[in-house]
Amino acid sequence: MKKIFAFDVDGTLTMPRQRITPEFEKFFADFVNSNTVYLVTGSDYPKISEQLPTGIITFCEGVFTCSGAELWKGNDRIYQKSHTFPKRLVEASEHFIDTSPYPLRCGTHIEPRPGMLNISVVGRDATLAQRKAYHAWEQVAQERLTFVSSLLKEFPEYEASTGGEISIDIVPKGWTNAVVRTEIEKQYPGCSITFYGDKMGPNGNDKPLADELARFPQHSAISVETFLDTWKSLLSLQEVLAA
Ligand code: M1P
Repeated sequence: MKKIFAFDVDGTLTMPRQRITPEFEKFFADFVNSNTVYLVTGSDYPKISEQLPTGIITFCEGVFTCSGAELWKGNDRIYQKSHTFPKRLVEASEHFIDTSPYPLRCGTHIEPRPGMLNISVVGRDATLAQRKAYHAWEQVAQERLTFVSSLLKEFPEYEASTGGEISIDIVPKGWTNAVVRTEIEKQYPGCSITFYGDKMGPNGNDKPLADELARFPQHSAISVETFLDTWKSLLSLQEVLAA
């Protein structure tokens, strides 16, 4: 049975929104060269290109961006889904951003991406320090979860997840990364997929694909806390295969 590996990026291969570390890059580049690997991320292609070297991206079998709304092979986009979000949903997001008690706004608070909307109170232009400060505050305040549950009540035809540290991803219902299973199986019928992600819990953006894979005994999902866990797990897998 052909073995396929799929990896989330932020929190699984890199620290959130940071570049892969040189030590792990060396290990992971070798792994990508000797295995069939896909990347699966809520981010868009330009952001992934900032975090991973071209060598890794082009050696991957495919890169699913925007929660599976796009598939890339190297620099070629294989498909792209698009969706126009209702004005009322955008206004509700603006209201959430404007009325949040968090005191800082850094810019780019609503980022439309293919098939999804990414919204953030502190904003995508936050520096690393500003991102960390908002994340620490929000872990206590939990304003994203509160907004997500009221948004889903008002717009039941949408799904939303608090995938990363500072933002919320909103997609039309069913447009989640769960689609990755069927897309990979189209390429590799009868394969087994092992997926690594750091956000498989409630509302996490790795959960739809993890749940989808759990329906099939040949597939598995491995939950990690940081790229160090991913590294450890891949090392022990290599030891098992070599034995
Ligand atoms: O890949 C995980 C998430 O990474 C970013 O989240 P945040 O900026 O909140 O840390 C975003 O690109 C988000 O869309 C994505 O799901």
